[in-house]
Amino acid sequence: MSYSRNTTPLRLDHSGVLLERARNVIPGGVNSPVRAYKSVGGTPPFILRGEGAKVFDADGNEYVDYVGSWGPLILGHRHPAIIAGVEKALGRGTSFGAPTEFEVELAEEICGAVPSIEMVRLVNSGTEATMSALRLARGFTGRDITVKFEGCYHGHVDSLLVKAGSGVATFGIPDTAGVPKAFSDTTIAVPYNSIAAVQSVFSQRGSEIAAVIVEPVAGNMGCVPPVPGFLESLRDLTSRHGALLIFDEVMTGFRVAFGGAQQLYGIRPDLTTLGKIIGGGLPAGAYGGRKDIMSQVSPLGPVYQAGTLSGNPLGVAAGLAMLRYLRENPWVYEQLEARAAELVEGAPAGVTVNRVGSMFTVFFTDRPVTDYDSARRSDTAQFARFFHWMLENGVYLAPSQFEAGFVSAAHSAGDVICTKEAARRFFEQP
Ligand code: KE4
Repeated sequence: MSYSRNTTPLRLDHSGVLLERARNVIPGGVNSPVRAYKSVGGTPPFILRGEGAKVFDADGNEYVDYVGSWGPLILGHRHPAIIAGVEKALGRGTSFGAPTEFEVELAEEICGAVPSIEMVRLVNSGTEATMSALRLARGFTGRDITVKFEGCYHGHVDSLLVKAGSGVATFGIPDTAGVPKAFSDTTIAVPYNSIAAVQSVFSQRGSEIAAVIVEPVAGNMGCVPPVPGFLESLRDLTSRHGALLIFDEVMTGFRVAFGGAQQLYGIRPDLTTLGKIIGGGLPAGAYGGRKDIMSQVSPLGPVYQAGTLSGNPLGVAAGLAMLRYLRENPWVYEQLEARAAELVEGAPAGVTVNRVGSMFTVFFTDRPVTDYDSARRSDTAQFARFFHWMLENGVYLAPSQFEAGFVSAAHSAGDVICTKEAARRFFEQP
């Protein structure tokens, strides 16, 4: 494959035609906003297929893929074990709306991998997982207030689509149309990695707080690791005030370690939300944790939650194949660590690279990025130029400065070399 294609503009004619058609019947032509390339401009390639570390678009362009469907494809596209698992499940049917043995096996895999999860409920997306975990936390504690962190995204849950209020312990302000003030008045948003801010909230409202929800490694402001002591302080404060600690590991679960960020940092949350990797590329989510808390979930307890396609046989088959493969092949995490380290090694002056395992972000700022404010100092216009240069050179990155990239077990040393060569030529331009 040649990576010197940036001498001629990328041909996206057919994607352009498809985008016009799509815009007639789908808002913005996409089924999730970030796919519309609003923050980087240009036409999003319409993807036709994926194979290993590559994706191929409707115009026949080939790319090394560092989006990986936003995290699920830790083994790359169409991994044989996952394809085989789904094909076998297809032979039995697509959905039953009834308990199946395979859901039990997936639940056992999750409980076996994540020590803090003693019981788990399967749902269909990360958003469903976080929405349900919050309702459960309120039902278990009898309290209404949630604490979240600016720059963290937990799916499009009404009460979590808020930005910080005027003061540290004041309620959030809706970050989108359509969220009633009554909902945002149950959420306090504070800066990520600010132990002092969380201490202040608890000193003022500790007895009202049902839960703190956090991305233990943030991925939705770009990759931002926890500073030493941050997660420990959340664990200590929530325990002391009778609030629950929820780790939103939709992105980090089975990504940064087989047991997720909680294994990496040695913190035991009360509840964990999962998604992405546990579905092996098919729709899936889950929430789980302490048995005394999960026992409050319907039909066992008074906290209602349901789903027509929860535990769907195809998603369960893909997730089972994924988790079993990861459990039986621990070398995957060693390879991911080495390959991702190689990818970002030697980044030029003027950018800041944050990486945890195989998730990473190149921030176009020369200052450290430890929270949303520092992430927003990045030069997003320069990022957009970098993004399009890389796309024209066959490298498919997340179309936003405030997203994480992902290396998969399918990325070869050659893919990394070509990617770095394309990036080198960008930074060496006059
Ligand atoms: P879903 O509802 O999209 O399955 O999961 C929501 C969610 C919850 N928690 C975390 C930590 C997440 O990262 C996500 C979703 N991640 C985004 C990527 N930034 C998905 C991409 C998209 O929205 O299209």
